[in-house]
Amino acid sequence: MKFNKICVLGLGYIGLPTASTFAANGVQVVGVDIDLRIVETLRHGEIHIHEPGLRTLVEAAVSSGHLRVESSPEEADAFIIAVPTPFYQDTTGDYNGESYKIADMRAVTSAAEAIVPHLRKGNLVVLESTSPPRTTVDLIAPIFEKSGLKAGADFFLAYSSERVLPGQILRELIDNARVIGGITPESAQAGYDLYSIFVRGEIVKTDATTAEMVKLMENTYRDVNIAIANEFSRLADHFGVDVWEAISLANRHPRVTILSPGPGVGGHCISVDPWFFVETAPALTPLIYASRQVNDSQPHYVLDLVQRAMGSLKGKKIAVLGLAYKPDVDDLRESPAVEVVHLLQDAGAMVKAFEPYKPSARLPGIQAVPTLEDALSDAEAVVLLVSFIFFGALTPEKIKSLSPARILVDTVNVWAGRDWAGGGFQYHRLGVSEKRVSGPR
Ligand code: SAJ
Repeated sequence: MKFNKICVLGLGYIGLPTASTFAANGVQVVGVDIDLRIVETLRHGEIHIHEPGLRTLVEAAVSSGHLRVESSPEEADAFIIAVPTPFYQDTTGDYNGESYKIADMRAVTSAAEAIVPHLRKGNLVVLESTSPPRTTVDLIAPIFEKSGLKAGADFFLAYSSERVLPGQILRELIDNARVIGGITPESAQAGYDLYSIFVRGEIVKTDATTAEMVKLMENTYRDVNIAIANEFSRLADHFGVDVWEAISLANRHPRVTILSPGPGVGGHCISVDPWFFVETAPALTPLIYASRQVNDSQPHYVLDLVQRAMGSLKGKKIAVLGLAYKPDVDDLRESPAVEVVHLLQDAGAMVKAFEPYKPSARLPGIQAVPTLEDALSDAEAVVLLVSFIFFGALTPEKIKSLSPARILVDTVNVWAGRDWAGGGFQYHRLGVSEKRVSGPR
């Protein structure tokens, strides 16, 4: 199938890179967003998201005339839906007294509705938004069929989610293997033809529901594995073991790869996607549910660790290092670090937080300071929450020169192996018990 013109609905973290990459490959692209500020920003050659290389790509796509930005869709050979699928903030589901989060699919359904008047025989529509299983078949196919055209017979319909890592989106979009699920084999083939325009990784065809499930399985697998690492950190603490040492020893087994514990799981993917399984099949997902609970409660475990290090937190001054959901990104969405700050404050502490990738971050109820010096200057304790390289470089001498704090709480194992005690510090690590008396360190 040949694609001269495509329409991409949703110009966020995925839609904008996708639209610009198609444009860079010579396709006429209409990028659509309902947020008029985004439309205006892009038309002025600016971008609204931070991703290495994206600005140059978008600029080139717009100035070559291959990418046009509009607020509503128009006729095209193919339509790609890349809009957000968040949770409902105020509504949860209930299964045997346990509450679970519910996906808000309104952006997907309204994007589908917006396409209906422009849908023509022979078109392809691809849903890219992460969605509960069966969304393509049960939720959006019936919307498109309001056009009078039959999905799979008159137009092609497929599901294909991205798998890119924030910070490396442009490279991974092209190089990663991609799964295309069609509601018919012909729909999968049409999707294959579309992404072949720029994907260099393998493109694998399957059915739509399998493709939806694959995306959720990938991120759920990671969530469950981080949950077990977090649970190991609690067990190690309980038994008087250093979890970081224990994990590195266990990982010498040829078939074991345990991930790293930390202050919790954040971002808009891994902490979200497992709920799409729980919501659609609560009776079948006790492990996935429990893993979400473990990871969501990890910030409370960090609070507990800080309280053990400092006693009552009432009126204590604490410097928190790192607010992003993971190292080397400026993304604070669903960040466990932000939650830790709130918990410390609820326990009476006075917190100054420093986020090196977003020093001017404004977060309700949080005092984010612009420099490391500001955070440290009057602190009694330093709590390290994100393993930025910048923080890893801090030495006992450096901290002493900037701060009266002598209590350090390291939740990411970045400062291990330094002579903190010799420098007069009390050094506490997540997953390392005070009870540990012997060993190499
Ligand atoms: N984390 C740990 N321990 C670890 C690894 C991660 O606590 O050993 C934490 C991180 O600090 C962070 C969270 O987990 O808070 C998630 O980080 P991540 O790097 O695992 O994942 P994301 O959310 O940045 O990106 C993921 C990727 N999925 C997988 O690795 C399976 C990416 O490929 C997906 O495209 C993306 O989710 C998505 O959009 O779904």
